[in-house]
Amino acid sequence: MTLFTRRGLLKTAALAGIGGVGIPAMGRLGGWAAAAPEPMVLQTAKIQTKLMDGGLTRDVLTYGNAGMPPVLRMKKGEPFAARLVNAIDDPTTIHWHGIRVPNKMDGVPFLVQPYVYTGDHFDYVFTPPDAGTFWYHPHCNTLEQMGHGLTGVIVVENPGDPKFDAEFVLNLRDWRLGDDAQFIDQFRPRDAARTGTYGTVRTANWLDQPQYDAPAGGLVRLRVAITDVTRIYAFRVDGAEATVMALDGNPVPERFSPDALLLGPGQRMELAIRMPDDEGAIVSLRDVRGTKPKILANLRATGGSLKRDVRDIAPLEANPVKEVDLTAAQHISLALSATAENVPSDGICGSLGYSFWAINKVPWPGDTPDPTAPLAELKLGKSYVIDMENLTPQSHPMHLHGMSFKVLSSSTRQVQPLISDTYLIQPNEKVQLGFVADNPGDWLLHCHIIEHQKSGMTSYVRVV
Ligand SMILES: [Cu+2]
Repeated sequence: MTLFTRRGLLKTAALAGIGGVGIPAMGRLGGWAAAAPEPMVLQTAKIQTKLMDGGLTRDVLTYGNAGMPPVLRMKKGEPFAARLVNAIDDPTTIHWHGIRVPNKMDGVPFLVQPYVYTGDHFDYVFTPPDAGTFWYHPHCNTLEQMGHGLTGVIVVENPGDPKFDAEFVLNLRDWRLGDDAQFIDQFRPRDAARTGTYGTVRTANWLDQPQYDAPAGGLVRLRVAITDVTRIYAFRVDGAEATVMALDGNPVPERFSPDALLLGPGQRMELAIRMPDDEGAIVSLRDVRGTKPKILANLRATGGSLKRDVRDIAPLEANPVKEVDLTAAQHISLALSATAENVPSDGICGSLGYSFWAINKVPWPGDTPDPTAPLAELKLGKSYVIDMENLTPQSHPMHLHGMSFKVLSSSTRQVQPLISDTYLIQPNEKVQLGFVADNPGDWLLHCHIIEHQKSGMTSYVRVV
């Protein structure tokens, strides 16, 4: 696996003639200017690469100049800076999924920032307040750009994290390729109106079933991000004891076994895995959903057993997310439905030309120059509860930008009080999501099945 190092990315920038990548000062904190970190350069590129047997795939998109987008490592509470340099023939932006960034850094064209045109650049600077597993992707022509490769994983480290013997990061996604290994149509309208159009080639870290070595009897932290545009996974681990430590960038209140755990596009999980004692033993992460279950990745035990105990892993530190005040919270009703109204106008940000879905009866493809009115205007610092109801026969991973919510209750299942940014709502489910509107700006709320998003299941809230 070729991973881009930071050094490699900076070298790429130098080769492209982007010298002197200084960025504006970060502003003043308590009277002194915070040191502006040197920006990492994330340059979009169109490459050829091997994704399946049968040849190289053309027109793959990435950041860097080879292989999958780099895993970005940030530190909780420390400034991060990245310069997006657009070297592809399509406007783009970067959204930092799940990271509570200032509104201007959120990467949604028109709503919060201009397009970054070919040959142009944009400087993103923010301080991640939360530790965990997150990811990044464009918010422009998303089906095409994400479908062709522009999805990368972010790890925000916390110095207080428990110690593991090994850590692995898995970027899970599909590709829509034909037998000749070349891209086929990114979507079919009849599928977009149902579950979304599935890929034909399934990968972890752009590989078919990669295998990584981990110390026998050791403790592994496995960070998994679903960056696919469509696929919902049901996870199972075979061959070892495994527990879910964190979901969607936040520690779970109580750890549990990932036994057929359902997660959708945009969601992440962190597993603690205790490797078997025997050298050569294999641990498999599987997707057991649907008619074509698959081993996604394997871990192979190596060396003599470290004889660790999974109970040795201290709890992860909670992120500083404000507690919703349920006695004072105002309620916001959201109904997710199918629609056949309003064929969206063609935009350069990737309109699919169809309108299949709506939130509160308004279909809006998002990322267009004609924003609809916000779903609600929220008062800065106040508590809110979203009462969301799914009136469709499909599941929808609903993602809120800029703020984290707490899962309060569901009409169909017992839920842990998880802190999250993406909730996979099931057919006929009603769920209550509570949060404090503590981040000013316009924040998208949309389905992360990109065909649903782009054919109407998008809206936003305004915090003032
Ligand atoms: Cu959806």
